Formats: sequence, structure tokens, C-alpha cells
Amino acid sequence: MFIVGKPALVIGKALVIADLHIGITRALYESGISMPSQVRKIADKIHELKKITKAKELVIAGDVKHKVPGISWQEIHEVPEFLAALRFKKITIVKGNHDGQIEQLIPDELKARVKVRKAVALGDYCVTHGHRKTNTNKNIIIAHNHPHVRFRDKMGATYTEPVWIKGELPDKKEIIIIPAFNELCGATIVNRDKLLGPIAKKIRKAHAYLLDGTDLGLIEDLKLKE
Ligand SMILES: [Mn+2]
Repeated sequence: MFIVGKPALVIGKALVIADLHIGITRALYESGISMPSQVRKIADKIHELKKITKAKELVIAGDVKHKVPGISWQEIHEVPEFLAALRFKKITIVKGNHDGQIEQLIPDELKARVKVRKAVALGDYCVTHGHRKTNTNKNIIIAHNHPHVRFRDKMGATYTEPVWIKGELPDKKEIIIIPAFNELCGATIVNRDKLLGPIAKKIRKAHAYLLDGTDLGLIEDLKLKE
């Protein structure tokens, strides 16, 4: 189910990714960092995963776009360009807190293939963004947190790595938190910060896993001494 080395998983025929934050380069530009558009790069990475996994459909677990509230000029151009570049029979956008009015950015000719939902069921899992509560009796997959673990090297320097989080909810259902697909996004440092959203807050026995699958153990045991 997890794709080794990538912030993505496959359930049945569906490739699941999250937190693309298209348009973030505009926000970075406004804070003084100039970067080229990420649209082509993100679409290429997704197609590389499509090839490896032979997935037929794509589920984006929220935050396709970046600006909150509203839509930036850049997103008006980049989100339709991105969606048109994707070569999937079916695309489901599970709406994130950054996806207000995302419906307006779906070109008419793609509306039959691209659907917007609050949550979607895939096998034994319910996929939702995680900024709101969701009623389900399935295991749950969320995003929203952009989870990273912070490490300190022998010289005392700290750095972070993206991680998967896997644990359980009070009803014993499994919960998985997907790392952000766009590495330019800010992160929740899970061995320092509180997890975000009403679903993630209830997690128990949460383990962090590096993208290569290494189990780092319980997140409460990973705290660094300051
Ligand atoms: Mn996000």
C-alpha cells in the first residue's frame, strides 16, 4: 500500500496523495523567495507514480491549492493547467481547508472526470483531509498536518524529514496521516508540535515512519532535549 520512498500510497486502483499547495510559489515570492511554477514538476512526479503503480484513478486528499481565503491570480492559471495535465480516468479532490471554491477552477471539459468530495471510501479506508470531523466506521486516512520528525546530528545541528504517521483512534480503527506531496509546504514537527485537526488530536500509539519505511517508534519517545 505504501510506495517506498514516496509520499504516496495505493489502495486498489487508486493512487492517493495530499497537500499539493499549487500556488505556494506565489506566497513564497511575496516573502522574498523566487521559485519557478511547480505545476509541471508535480504532474511529472504523479505520472511517474502512475507508471510504477499502474493506478487508474487519483485521489488528492486535500489542499490542491494554497491560498486561504480565496484564489490567487496564479492559482486561476495553474490549477486548471495542472488538472488538464493529469492522465487519469478519474480524479477525486477531497476538499481541504485550502480548497475553498476549488470547483471554480475545474475546467468544464474536465468536470466529468474530476469530482470534489468531502470524503471518499477506498476499500477499508475513508480518506478525508482532516481539518473537520468525519463520520465513518472505516479506518481513516487524513492529511492536513504535513508531518515531519526533527532530528539532531552529532554536531548539534537539527534537520527534519517527512514521515508517515500511523496509529489508532479511540474506537481502535487505524489512522494514517499522509506526508505532504509538495516539499515546499511548512510542516508539523510531530516530535515537538501538537497534531492538527479534530481527528489527528485523538490519535493513540502513533508511530512515525520515514518514507523508506523505517519505523522510528512512538512519536512521544522522539522528543529532543532542548
Ligand atoms: Mn495542507
